[in-house]
Amino acid sequence: MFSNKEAFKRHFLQRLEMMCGKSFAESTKDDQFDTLGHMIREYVSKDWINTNERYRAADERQVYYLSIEFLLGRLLRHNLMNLGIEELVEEGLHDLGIDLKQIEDVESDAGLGNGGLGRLAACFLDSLASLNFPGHGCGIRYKHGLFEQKIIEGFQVELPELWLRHGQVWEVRKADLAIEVPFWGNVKVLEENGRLVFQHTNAEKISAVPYDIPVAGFKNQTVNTLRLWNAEPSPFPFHKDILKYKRETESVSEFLYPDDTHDEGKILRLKQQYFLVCASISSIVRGYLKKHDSLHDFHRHVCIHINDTHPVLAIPELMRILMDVGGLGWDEAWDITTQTISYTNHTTLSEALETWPIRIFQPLLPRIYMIVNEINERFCQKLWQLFPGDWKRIERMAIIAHDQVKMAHLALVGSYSVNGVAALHTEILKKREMNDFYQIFPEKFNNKTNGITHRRWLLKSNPMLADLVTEAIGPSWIRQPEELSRLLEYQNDSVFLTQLDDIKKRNKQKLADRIQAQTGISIDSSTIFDVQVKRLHAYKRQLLNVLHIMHIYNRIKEDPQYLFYPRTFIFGAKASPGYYYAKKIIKLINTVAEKVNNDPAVHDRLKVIFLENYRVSLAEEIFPAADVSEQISTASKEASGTGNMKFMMNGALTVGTLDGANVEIKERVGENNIFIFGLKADEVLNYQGYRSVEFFHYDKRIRKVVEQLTNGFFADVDDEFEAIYDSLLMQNDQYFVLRDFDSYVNIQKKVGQTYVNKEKWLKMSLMNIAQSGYFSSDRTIKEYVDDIWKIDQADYTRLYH
Ligand code: 26V
Repeated sequence: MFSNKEAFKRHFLQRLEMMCGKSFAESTKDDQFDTLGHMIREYVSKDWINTNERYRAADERQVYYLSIEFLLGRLLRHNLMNLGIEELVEEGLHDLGIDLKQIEDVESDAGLGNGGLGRLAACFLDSLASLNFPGHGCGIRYKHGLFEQKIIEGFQVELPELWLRHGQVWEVRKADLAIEVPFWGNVKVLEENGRLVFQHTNAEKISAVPYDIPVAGFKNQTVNTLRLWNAEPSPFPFHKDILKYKRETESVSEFLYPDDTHDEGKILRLKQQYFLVCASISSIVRGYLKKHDSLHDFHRHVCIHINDTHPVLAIPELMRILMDVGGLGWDEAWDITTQTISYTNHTTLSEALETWPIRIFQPLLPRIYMIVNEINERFCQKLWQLFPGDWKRIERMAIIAHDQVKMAHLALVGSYSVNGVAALHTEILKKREMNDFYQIFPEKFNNKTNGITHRRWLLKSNPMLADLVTEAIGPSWIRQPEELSRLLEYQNDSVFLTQLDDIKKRNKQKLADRIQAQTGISIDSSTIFDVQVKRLHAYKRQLLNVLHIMHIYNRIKEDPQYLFYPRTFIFGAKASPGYYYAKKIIKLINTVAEKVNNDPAVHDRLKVIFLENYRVSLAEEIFPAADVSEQISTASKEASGTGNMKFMMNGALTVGTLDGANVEIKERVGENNIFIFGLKADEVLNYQGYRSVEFFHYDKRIRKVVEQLTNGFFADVDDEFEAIYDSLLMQNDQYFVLRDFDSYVNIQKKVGQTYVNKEKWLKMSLMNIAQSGYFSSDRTIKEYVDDIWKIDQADYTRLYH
């Protein structure tokens, strides 16, 4: 049906009538999207089946990437592109009078993630399949992804997200492969033939039903699987109140949790974690036992990677299956488990590290708790042998201590590989946060600097730039992204630089049109587009950006002749619903925007835009249109960042601290092609005697903007921004906003001065694009494969060289 344009058109019209029971003339955009989606899903089936058969026949080592989040975004154009049928379909639809772009807009984002961690998982799936590796995702099919954000009178309002409203065209439900997941109940210990046998009785069982989504590699006929589990009532429920049981069961996969400060009461969150782990591991083991008659060699054929600690119960769950189902003894089960599981850490912020109170953990997961307890006992004994008498250390390192289960400690003890997500982050883990563990398991620690799929973030989302690159250096960069460095040959080519400039202008105009349509605010595409898009967190310091805008506003007001290159500051950010402070920052951005955008005194020189409901599909429009990328976290706090890489790949210049992957971006582009400012990580970590009030008193620019938070300057409720004011002065500015203010103002001045020299700016921009190949997730995935998973590369080398 996709062999040529005419065949496609014929099939499309036939399918549309059959599926929708309408003539083409009567059909809506939704009907057309559904029809096309189903056709593509069916088209991919053959390669999907073949890929699975190939993996089964070769008995290749498989990787399973367990993640509580997969932030996929939309899949229509991505699939068309990877299947190599984009042009044919676009032209075929065009002949029928349909614009593919409009059909694309029908699709809801699959927003099953909060931010970087979930998007990384999605980029990894694309790279695994595109490099022809046998790697699959396991996640949860949340009924509601991350909330939809509306801004009403400057405040964030959350609405439930409804990505499944129109059904999902990409998924295949496989009810016959459902797994029963047990919760609550008791564990009976019996003795059978001289062995202890554990029986989980009176459990409440929830049925996990897999929905499989095909993950097509880039034009290589490999189709891997993303398996998302849906919670449903067990087919044979034994329950007094059946309706209550149904409701409680379905609630397990109803909502994605926002990355909020940890709330002890979130029993449902722990339920989700075990639900994911139990269903995934049972299905992996079931598949394995089809080809093998025992579990002794399991670790030679299976790698299970846990994306942060959310799926860390994979460790005790695998132990349980190996022992209670497979009949293995503890020592052998432990050897196999610790050679199967690998773990990535994504944050050093202590408030984000997961712990669970025993009083919640033990009753919900009685058998798993017993195993975790045993792992802890044995680990503490080992520590006692290594550090006799060092109680303090043992207390610090124990997996269970002070009535809490520490998930990161379980991950560190039960996996063979622990990696950070950027060089600096891994060093901080080794030297500080996880130093106790590094001392006893140095061989486990390694770095894997994050990456992004250049196929979505350049080839798909910025087609004009992608075409220019291909015209210049040929298409090899699509499979070998490091080839982008050949663009450096064009550094002194004024025709090329002009083309680059022209593309940026056109992308900026497209974004300006969208902003106009959405907000009614008209912005000038010849101004500098200065963008900060990411989750709202205090450590990411959106506040520093706003205080700078307030300062610029004050400067222009004081001195209308003040030399300032016109700028449009663009924000996009969701705050966790329960994160009071973050929501206040959103209100502040909108309040400043309202004032600035309506003041004729700064007209045409300063605009502030808050784009509501930041998500993958919106991000794809923003990155190509950005001139400046704001990566201004307090040094040492941002594990890596991946937005920074997306901006760079689209030719934006970074204003950033030496934090996360910014450090490596700087190493690659050179210090003259990036705007670095602020305290460095070791300065932050070793800072002695910071007193934010001193900066408030001695710097009148700071005093002015901070006072404006509460002195009625914004003509809002007087105490609206009190919490922000207090965080800066009363709570001694935990994230060094005032400390870095001067340095930030100076670097921003330099940005404006540099932009005036268009040719210089374009050369810097080109350098960023040219050096971005390293930050492709293809490179990251090859490193995971070579150093951690050690999966067979034979196939992909044959295809790619
Ligand atoms: C969660 C929380 C919850 C409580 C409030 C503070 C806080 C701060 C951060 C988080 C997120 C933790 C996990 C996470 O999403 N990490 C992100 O992972 C990305 C992919 O590796 C990485 O690029 C980001 O730097 C990192 O923040």
